[in-house]
Amino acid sequence: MRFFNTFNAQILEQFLELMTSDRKLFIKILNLNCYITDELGFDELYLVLHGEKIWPEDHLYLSVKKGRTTVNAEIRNLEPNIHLELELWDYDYFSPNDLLGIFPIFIDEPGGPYTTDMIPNSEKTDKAKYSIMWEIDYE
Ligand SMILES: [Ca+2]
Repeated sequence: MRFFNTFNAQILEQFLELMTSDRKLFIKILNLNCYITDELGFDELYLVLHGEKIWPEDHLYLSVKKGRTTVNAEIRNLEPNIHLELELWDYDYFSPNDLLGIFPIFIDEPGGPYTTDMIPNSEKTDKAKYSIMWEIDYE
């Protein structure tokens, strides 16, 4: 009897895995944590994915100082098992904007919140230190 129970549990597990394996996912960027700004006091930040600004929605940028900033940006309709490179940019008034770095995110299964450190773009900054907190769930 025990054998059959184990067997059934395995079948059920495989079935559930099949049912859920191609389900679309979404991620929510909860917070941006600033440990060190690139510029003095404040950076003028925005987030870009695939060449498109995703945050902040209603402004060119948000002035961010050391500490935690609420983001609450969602990236929807994602295929499982892909890598995203979320870019952190600093807006400049009198020169081209700077790509400060990227957050590598792997889309696998529901979980989190996770904290991911920015990989700095050494051509543009030798100071900026940021992380994001994010979570992932099924659509
Ligand atoms: Ca700036």
